[in-house]
Amino acid sequence: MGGSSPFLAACRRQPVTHTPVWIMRQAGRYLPEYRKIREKADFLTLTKTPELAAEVTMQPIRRFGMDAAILFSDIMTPLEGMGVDIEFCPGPVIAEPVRSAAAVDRLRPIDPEESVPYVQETIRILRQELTVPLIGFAGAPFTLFCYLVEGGGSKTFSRAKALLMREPATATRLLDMLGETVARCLEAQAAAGAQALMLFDSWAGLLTPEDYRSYAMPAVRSILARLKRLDVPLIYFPNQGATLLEDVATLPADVVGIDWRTPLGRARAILGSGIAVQGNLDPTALFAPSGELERRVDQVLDAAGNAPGHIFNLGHGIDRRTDPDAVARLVDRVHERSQGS
Ligand code: 1CP
Repeated sequence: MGGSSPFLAACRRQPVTHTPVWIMRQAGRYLPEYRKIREKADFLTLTKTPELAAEVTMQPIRRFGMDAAILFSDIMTPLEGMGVDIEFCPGPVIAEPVRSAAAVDRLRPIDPEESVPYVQETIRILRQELTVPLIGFAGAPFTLFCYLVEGGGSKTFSRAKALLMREPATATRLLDMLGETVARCLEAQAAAGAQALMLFDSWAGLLTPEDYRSYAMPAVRSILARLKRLDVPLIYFPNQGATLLEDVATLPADVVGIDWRTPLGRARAILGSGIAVQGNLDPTALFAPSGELERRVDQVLDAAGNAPGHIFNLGHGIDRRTDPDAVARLVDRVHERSQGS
C-alpha cells in the first residue's frame, strides 16, 4: 500500500492524485462514538487497552475517510515510566512537578518495551486493520518539559521557562533525558509498524528564537537525526512557530506542520523545496457556514500551491464542540477540490 498512499507520497514531496488530509485530534470528544466508549472507560484506560485504543483510532477513518490515521495515545504516555505520577482531568496533572536538580535525578529514560508495551501492541493491531498509513507520535522534549516543570497546562508556562533561565544545566539535563525517551519511543513505534512519525512541539512558540535555538531545537535535531535512518517520514510541528521557521528549515524533518497564523506560501518560501508542509486551516473555520468553510479550505489549498508536498490539516487540534458533519464537509472538499490539480 505504501507506494499508492497519497499521504506518504506527499510526505516525500512526490506527486499525488489528491491532496491527502487528516486532522490533529481527529479521534476524540467531538465524535459521539468516542464519547460512547469514554462512558465506559477513562482516558488512561483507553490508551492502555490496545483493542480500545485501536478502535478509537479507526473511528474517524471509518466515518470520514481521512488519508492517514494517528495512533490514539498522548504525548504524556511515556512520562509515567520515567517515574512521574500523572493523571488526566481531562488535561494532564502532575502530582510533583520537576523543578530542581534533585527532582531530575529521580527520573530515568524509559525502555518502551517495558513501560509502554500497549502502544506497540495497539500499532500492531492497527496495521492489521487499517487501509491508510498510521502515524506514530511523541511530544517534543521542550513541550514535555513544559508540562513536567509547570505541573499541568498553562497559557504561559512561566515556571518552565524560568527554569531555563535559573538553572540552564538542570534544564538541559532534563531536556536530554526527555530526548532519549522520545527517540526510544518513536523507534519502538516504527519497529511495531508506524509508517510516519510526528513530533508535537505545542509550546515551542513561547520561546524567543534565541532560547529556541539554545534549548528546544538541539533536542529535536538529535531526535530527527537519529530517526532519519528508519526511513519513515518525520513530521515536526512547532506550534505558533512563525518566528522560528528560519531555524526549523535547518532541521532534518521531511514535513513541517504549520499553525494557521502563517500562510502556507510564506512557510514554503522560508522552509525551501526540500521540506513538505502540513496544515493549516484555523480549527474555528469548522464553525462557519458551509460556504465560508469551503472558501477557507480552498484558500489553504491555493496558498499551498501546486508544487508537491502538502498534507492538508488544521492549524492545531480540533475543538471538541465541532459538529462532525463539518469535518465530513472539510474532508470531501479537500478531496474534490484537489483532484487532478
Ligand atoms: O477526556 C478525554 O477524552 C481526554 C482528552 C484527550 C485526548 C482525546 C487528551 C488529554 N489527549 C487526547 C489524545 C491525543 N493527544 C492525541 C490522539 C490522537 C489524535 O490526534 O486523534 C494526540 C496526538 C495528543 C497529543 C497531545 N496531548 C498534545 C500535542 C498536540 C496539541 O494539541 O498541541 C498535547 C499538548 C497533549 C496534552 C493533553 N492531553 C490531553 C489534553 C486535554 C491535553 C492538553 C492540555 C493543555 O491544556 O495543555
